Amino acid sequence: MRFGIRIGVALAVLVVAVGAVAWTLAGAAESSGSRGAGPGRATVEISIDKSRFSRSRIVVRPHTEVTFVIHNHDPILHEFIVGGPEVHAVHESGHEAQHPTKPGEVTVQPDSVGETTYVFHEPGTVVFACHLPGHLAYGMSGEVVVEPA
Ligand SMILES: [Cu+2]
Repeated sequence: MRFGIRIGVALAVLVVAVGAVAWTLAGAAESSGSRGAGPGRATVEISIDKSRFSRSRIVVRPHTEVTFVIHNHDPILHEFIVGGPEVHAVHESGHEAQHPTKPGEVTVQPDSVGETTYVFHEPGTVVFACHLPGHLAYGMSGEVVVEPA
């Protein structure tokens, strides 16, 4: 009988342990993308809370068209700009307050959702950021890693 109880306890511990490992793996896949999304089409959801992007690293495969859905939970304006260094240079020093239509550029109103689509072709790292005054310096940036298939 006591042996039976011990088996039961051991099984319960095992179930919890396996559950924790599964949960950890799911979290890892979500946050670091050990297997990147794509190729083809993918959707990436990003939240903004207190001027922080919920994700700082996204992994995709080459030739992936990513629709970024940006949920701005702040009472202030933010933007999501993804692209090469020249794109960020323009925005960090630039005067465009709104980015309604260009691929990879969207302004997200307070407490609103915005989306933009960008195609990643070559392996490498592509930066995303918010370039409203002071936001990049505060930490509103991250990277999309395009991993070779
Ligand atoms: Cu911002």
